[in-house]
Amino acid sequence: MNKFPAPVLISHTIPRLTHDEQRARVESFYNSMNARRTVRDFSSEDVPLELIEQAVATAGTAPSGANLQPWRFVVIKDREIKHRIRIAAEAEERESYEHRMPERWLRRLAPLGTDWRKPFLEIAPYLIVVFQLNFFTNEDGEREPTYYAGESTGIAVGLLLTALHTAGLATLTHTPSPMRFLSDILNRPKEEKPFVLIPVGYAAKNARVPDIKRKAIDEIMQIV
Ligand code: IYR
Repeated sequence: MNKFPAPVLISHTIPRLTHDEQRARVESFYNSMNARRTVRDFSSEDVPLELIEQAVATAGTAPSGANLQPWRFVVIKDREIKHRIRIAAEAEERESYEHRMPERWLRRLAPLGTDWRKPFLEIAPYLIVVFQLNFFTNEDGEREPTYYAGESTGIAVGLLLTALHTAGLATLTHTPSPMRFLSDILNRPKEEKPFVLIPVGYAAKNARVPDIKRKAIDEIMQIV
């Protein structure tokens, strides 16, 4: 008796498309993703929770080391928790901007117009804090390591940002540093490492973003 469920056929879940369909779909997906921008200026307008849930479910489809799905998404709507996160994040960020970040880093950030102030942590209707699980409790109640947790969680976050953008929502991949305060405020165990903090909402009416350029395809791809 085989211990594992038999592998299932994939042929019907990935339909074979004509080249024209392939071209049209990949181009339209590119156009959609090329319009995604990191936003720092949010509207306080509420967002239906079901959109967030569907996007997190999409993130959960990411490939992961040994399929251990080493991620956790804490979705925050509570005003008091958002307030505590803002206060703690701004304290760390102030220290970073004023003392910890070297001059050349600050020079790189200058065109983005960022500073230690993080009002979006209270204005955005949702914050999603993503945790990377470096260990988990197995079927026998033992502590077991995960594999490639950082890579896996990074891919999941990519899918999360893609899904939220597809739902017409704006996001910011925010990494206040260090992020330990997120574990404390959200009561997460120490095997869960804060990975990124993502404010989600609609862009404010007159939100502006820096005029950045994306690298050309021949700068990022090599065919050998
Ligand atoms: N974490 C800080 C600084 C910062 C760092 C990088 I790298 C950025 O691309 C943007 C900001 C902040 O959030 O302001």
